[in-house]
Amino acid sequence: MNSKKIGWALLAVVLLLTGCKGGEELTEPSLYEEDVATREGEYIVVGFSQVGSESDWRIGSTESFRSTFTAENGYYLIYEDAQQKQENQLKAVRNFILQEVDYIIVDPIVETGWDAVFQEAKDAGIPVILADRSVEVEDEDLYICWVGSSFEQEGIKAGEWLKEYLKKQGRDQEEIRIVTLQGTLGSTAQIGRTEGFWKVLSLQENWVMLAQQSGDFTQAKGQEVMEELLKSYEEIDVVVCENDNMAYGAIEAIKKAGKTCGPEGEIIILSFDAGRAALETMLDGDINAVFECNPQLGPLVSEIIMRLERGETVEKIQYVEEAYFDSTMDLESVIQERTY
Ligand code: GZL
Ligand code: ZN
Repeated sequence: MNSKKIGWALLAVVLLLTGCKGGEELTEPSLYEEDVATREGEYIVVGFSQVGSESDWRIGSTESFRSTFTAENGYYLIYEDAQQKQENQLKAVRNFILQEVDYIIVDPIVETGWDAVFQEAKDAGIPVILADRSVEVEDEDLYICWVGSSFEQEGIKAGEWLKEYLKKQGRDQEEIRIVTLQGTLGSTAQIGRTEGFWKVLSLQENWVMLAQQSGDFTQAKGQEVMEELLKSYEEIDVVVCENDNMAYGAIEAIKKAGKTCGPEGEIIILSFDAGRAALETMLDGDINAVFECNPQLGPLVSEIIMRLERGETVEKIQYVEEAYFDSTMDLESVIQERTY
């Protein structure tokens, strides 16, 4: 056998041993791959009710679930996009119950209105896992656990950052006029970010919240609301945008009104999510700081399912780690690593 052939034979042996098919990077079989393989080819059927596709963050979230709950990982995923309507989510959950899925995952668009349908899932013996946003229900046993962000912490981080920033600028005595573009009213992200920011604002006598209005986490609505606010208030010093996409809309509106924003501009822009596009917008000089919201929840939820499959108990609340970025940091390297 000539040396070329020996080379191919060796490569084939290596690939066989590592269980990788041609073209995939060499990875260790992870926890859930091993566990799931023991179910003799049977799949774990998972129904996932997703909010919609309203923002870059949401696209990243969907990608995280789709790339985790795959056949090769031992799952059969039924994915439902609710187009930002709760009634579609309630229908989807009832549909999953009818199909007798093994697990129901819900990213609930708003916190209320889930008691009845989660009771139906419980009566059908199907565990419900919450990801990203959470719910207000009478009986917390209606869901196994929630994994996501501490939205209140995100809001507090934003307030603390603004306080430091204004101090460095010698503006800690000046009246600071703030508006907030809120996310979908009643969603956990909106409630937490608004409450967290207010915890800091309420301690600053010189800060004034002129207005808070929902832009529903979308760019179009964010621009529309910001245009109105610019007409209503002659001078705005800070815009708190409860997600990146509303920030892009706000920046459009500010520029159309002939004003400037960002570190060199007259209006400070704060945003939440910290997707790649927001970091690039910050590099362009239009955003002052972004507060990360980690959409990579798929693997965490899969690990929870593996634990439940092994009869283990899981923590009721599991927070993901998050950071923040501002224009004084080296954003190039951060942008490279962004997965959304
Ligand atoms: C937050 C998530 C929010 C994002 C928005 O975890 O629920 O919903 O911040 C998305 O971009 O629309
Ligand atoms: Zn978050």
